[in-house]
Amino acid sequence: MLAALRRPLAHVLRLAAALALAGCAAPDETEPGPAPEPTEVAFPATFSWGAATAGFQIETGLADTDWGVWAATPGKIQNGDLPDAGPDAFAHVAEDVAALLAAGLDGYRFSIERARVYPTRAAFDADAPDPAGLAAYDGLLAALDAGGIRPMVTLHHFVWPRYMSDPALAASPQGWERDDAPAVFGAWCRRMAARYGDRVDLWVTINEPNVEAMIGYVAGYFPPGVSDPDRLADVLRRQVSAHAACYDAIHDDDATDADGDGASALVSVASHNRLYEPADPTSAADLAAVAHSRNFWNLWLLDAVVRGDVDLDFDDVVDVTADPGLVGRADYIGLNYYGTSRINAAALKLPYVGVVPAQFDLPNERPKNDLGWDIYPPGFGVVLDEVARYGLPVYITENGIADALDVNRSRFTAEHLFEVGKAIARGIDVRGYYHWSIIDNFEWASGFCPRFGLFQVDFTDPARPRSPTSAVPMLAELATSGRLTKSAIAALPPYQSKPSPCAGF
Ligand code: IFM
Repeated sequence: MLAALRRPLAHVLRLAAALALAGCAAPDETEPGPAPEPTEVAFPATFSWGAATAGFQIETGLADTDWGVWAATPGKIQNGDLPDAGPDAFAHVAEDVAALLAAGLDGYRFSIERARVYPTRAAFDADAPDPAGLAAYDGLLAALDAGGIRPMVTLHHFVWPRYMSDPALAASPQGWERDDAPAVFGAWCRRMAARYGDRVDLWVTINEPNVEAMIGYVAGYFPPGVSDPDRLADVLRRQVSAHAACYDAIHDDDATDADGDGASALVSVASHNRLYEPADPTSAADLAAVAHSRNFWNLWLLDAVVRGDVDLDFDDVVDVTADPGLVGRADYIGLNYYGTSRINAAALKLPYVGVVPAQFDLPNERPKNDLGWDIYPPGFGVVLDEVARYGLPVYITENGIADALDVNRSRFTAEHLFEVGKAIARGIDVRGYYHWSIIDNFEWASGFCPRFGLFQVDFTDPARPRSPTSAVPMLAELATSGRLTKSAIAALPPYQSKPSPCAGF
């Protein structure tokens, strides 16, 4: 059991952090009324079918990062799992590209790790990238290209080089809190765009800024391991500036169209949005708390980077409108959806955050994944309708299930994709779906317990063999036909609920 989970305050704060990883059902003025349930949905021929990963979760040799230090600290990771015992992706590039193709996919989202390219601050300052680091990503991109797979590149997925964030020095400014963070991040993005812009047109600047901030700075079980809502608020405000610096850097490079393909880069953040539901639907206090949770977690970031509207003190009132330094810094909405959160207004109140949401083993009849999260496909439709207000294309940058026994993944995936198909039929411009993940990987504080892979990895075998789950043929057929029927879903095995084996966030 994680040390953080044993402490009562940390336990309470951990529940607050559930917002970040996990969501609200207040009616919204943009929500259409209920439509009759279709018997079939269709996906456009141009739809991107993909899977997603992140560097630290699948690579080895990233000890000199905040997460490397964190993972090596006793008590921080379930079962003491170490990331280097993971799927070792760079040793299996050909297999993993073959896995993508076997699942019928033509898109792959991955992250480039700054600590692999610039292992030291001196190397970063001198812009002297590590040749082996670059070669690793060059090789991956070449293999994807040979397989006809379009890359989507994330430039920050939770992990910092240790010279930018060090859990051993958690009391001082770390990561996004550092005054040099926006400039350093902007330079990083500019260099990666200059190097890879000819091969990459789809970019994610920051993955789930709210998750990184909440769990790192309030719940405290991600590095730097702090419990301080003021620092959380500071980090959230700084992340949007850093995102804008990165967005501008990529587009500056793209404007040169060095590859001459005439295609514009599409740049955004990946926002982790949830369905927030009241503990008591008849309670006005719970409904108000749900509305705040939705603003705080689902909309705050997107309002800032799409409209330039910033609610500086998180009181649900916009303080800055159409900030020229932020407005228009998203070309699409990157949406990560995993499920629901329950909001009880009587729970502990935290500055900015408000009430404590819950996402584990919620008292309802819904099936659960191996982390105890609700499986609730209709919530996907709600969060898709919610982001329709921005009038931008949408990429589902993540959606998936922890399912070690491979009993629920096929139905989960099909039912969630049916909701995506319904959203497309309602007129929402959803352009792609990236399953989390292509292979089992290091699930942060929960180690290797949660198995999110379309392909299972045997971590006990030094060869780290991959084997397909039952969702692979189902997804391949769907990606090929571009249509999904209710009767095909009905023929899939029913959900099996079981006690959650993994310690959750
Ligand atoms: O594994 C994570 C990923 O890194 C970010 N989004 C949620 C996934 C599942 O928890």
